[in-house]
Amino acid sequence: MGSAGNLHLLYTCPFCWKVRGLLEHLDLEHERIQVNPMKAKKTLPSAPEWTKVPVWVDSEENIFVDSTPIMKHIDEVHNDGKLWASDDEERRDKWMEWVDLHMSKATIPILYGSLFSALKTTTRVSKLEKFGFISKRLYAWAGFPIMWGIIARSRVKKDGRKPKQLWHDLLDEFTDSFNGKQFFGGEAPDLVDLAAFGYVRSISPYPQFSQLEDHKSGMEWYRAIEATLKV
Ligand SMILES: N[C@@H](CCC(=O)N[C@@H](CS)C(=O)NCC(=O)O)C(=O)O
Repeated sequence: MGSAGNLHLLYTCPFCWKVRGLLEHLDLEHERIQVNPMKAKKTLPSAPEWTKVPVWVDSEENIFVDSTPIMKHIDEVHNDGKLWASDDEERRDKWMEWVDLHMSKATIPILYGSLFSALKTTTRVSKLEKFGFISKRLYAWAGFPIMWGIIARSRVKKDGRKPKQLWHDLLDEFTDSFNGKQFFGGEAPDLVDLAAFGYVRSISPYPQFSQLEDHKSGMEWYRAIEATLKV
């Protein structure tokens, strides 16, 4: 079997981790194209209409954007839509929306919510992303006060909870929705599980991940999905 397509991504982007997890779960051969964060707006195949990552380009050069629609498309074309199929579509749609709304907003507070964690994160991001020589250094040192001072602080303040508490509450709420099963999807993960897994996994390259590892049922679920991936 040939390559299913190309995934244009930023290594540290949580939305990209969602699609990566699905590709690995389905064991689909694909290319990963890591874009330069400073040049993404110009170099993405979807530009100038869509300048965000991830962007998926299939083997026939068709372009797909936006992580959840990309996941649904890949599942439909390569997996007969089995991960999105559900006998309770209302529950599925409600929770997919919940995951995209709440988990997406919780990654910045935990990674950049204190000055020290912001410094650790930007240093790590500058190593993981494909920056140019100058922008790598600039981002590592100028990025953290911006991420912490402007973006993360207002989000943490608005929510009122410590970032770790926020994640523990989200994982409680999400795993409670399983109705005693191992996954949201029941006996096996579905697309909602894989979307949530992507957000959680996007924190895994950072030391702050240990704050999530304290969450027992959340980690049991996370490790069980991880075990399904063909990396
Ligand atoms: N709804 C989009 C959000 C994607 C997104 O915001 N990606 C960020 C990187 S984590 C980005 O490319 N931002 C650049 C921009 O907003 O111009 C998705 O789920 O794919």
